[in-house]
Amino acid sequence: DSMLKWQRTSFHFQPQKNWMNDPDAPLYYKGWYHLFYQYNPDSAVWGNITWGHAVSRDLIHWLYLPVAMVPDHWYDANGVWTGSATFVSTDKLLVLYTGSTTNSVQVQNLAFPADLSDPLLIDWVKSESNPVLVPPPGIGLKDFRDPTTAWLVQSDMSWRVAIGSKNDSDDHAGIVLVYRTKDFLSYELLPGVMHQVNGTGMWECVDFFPVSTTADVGLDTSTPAGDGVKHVVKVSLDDDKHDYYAIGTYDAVKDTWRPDDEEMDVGIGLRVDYGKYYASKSFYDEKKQRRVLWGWVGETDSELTDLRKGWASVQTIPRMVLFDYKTGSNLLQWPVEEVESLRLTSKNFHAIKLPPGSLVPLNLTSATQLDILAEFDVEDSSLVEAMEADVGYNCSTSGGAAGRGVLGPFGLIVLADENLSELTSVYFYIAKGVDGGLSTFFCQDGLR
Ligand code: DQQ
Repeated sequence: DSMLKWQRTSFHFQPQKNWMNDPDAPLYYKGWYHLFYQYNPDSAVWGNITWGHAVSRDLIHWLYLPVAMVPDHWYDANGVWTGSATFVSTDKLLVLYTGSTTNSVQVQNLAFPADLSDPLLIDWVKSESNPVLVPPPGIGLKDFRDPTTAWLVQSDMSWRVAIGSKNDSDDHAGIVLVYRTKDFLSYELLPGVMHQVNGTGMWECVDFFPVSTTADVGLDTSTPAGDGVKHVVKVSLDDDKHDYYAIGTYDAVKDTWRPDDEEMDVGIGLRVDYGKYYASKSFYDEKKQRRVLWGWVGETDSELTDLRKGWASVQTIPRMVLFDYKTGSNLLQWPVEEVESLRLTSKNFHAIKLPPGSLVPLNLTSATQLDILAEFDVEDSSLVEAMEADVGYNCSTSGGAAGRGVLGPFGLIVLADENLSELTSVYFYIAKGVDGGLSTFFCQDGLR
């Protein structure tokens, strides 16, 4: 047991003990990054959900703060669930979060920092008007959760908030509802849905944000649609526990959003991450003009082992998110540059040749904590071959790291035991995509 307690992360955020899940209301305020998170203060399994709270100067070194909100009203008695922060003006901040009521109905609640002069935002006050939103007609009482950061629409000077749901009378469709509000107390449900994909079930933790298609900068969530700006819809599929997104065009006047690629899985076909990754949420970091993305890594063992070791789950290293204007079709993610401050020593390996089927051991003294930067050069002739041989790869369904193609898998084997009977492959695979061009897939295979 004491061994297990030692096996905590050093790079990734995790609470001092007990259970954590979704990141909530990430924000930057008066020199501090804030992370709230779904937290069970009493146990290493999910339940009794509160908002844990931590702050950092650099997104890497964290200070634990007291729990920010606990279930203490009828409207959140079964849990202070996921929510997001909105700066209504530069120094006016609010959060909207889902409360699970005494009867387990999902409602949306409003909360404010008690003292805006406190950069640590330690005390939070729930609005007297809570709940501010209840499930609308036709929506299941338990299918209405995880409000987004609100964005301001210039044409009517009103805010919009998106909330995920599902519509079972319409082929088990996942949907995004959008509300309009001026004061965050009264809301008007906009007609129709912002997006719907039949057969995908409940959409949790919707994220909606603009990306620049012309520059490597992040955009504030209220940046209006227009030239050089596209909007991303990200959803977390409750049914398969993965995060998906699509890039599209938002029209704030008509209140519509259209995915660029309506064909691909009817417009929500891009995976945010191929590892164990869920409930991601981004925020605009005004300090460095970038969009930063968090995600929950369900790093769990059996319930019994989690209880014995006293903790479960970590957060990803925060990532900078950009539109990939080379391909025009996807987002790029990179660990925030601050992570480099964690590198104490380094070892470099150069010009390693990787012939087909080869395994090259990297001679490291200790490998319990590694931050790996790897660059691969691919021979042109192999690209031509791959183009002729391999069509359509899929990280989840193409046989993982065991199947062999012309240009894949290649990459790293980590968390391996000496006989390589247990290992995790983190690998690339280059193959012809459905569009006829070459695509690079970045996958992981934890089967062994
Ligand atoms: N986790 C929260 C919900 C959300 C789910 C509850 C996603 O608000 O839908 O802990 O992991």
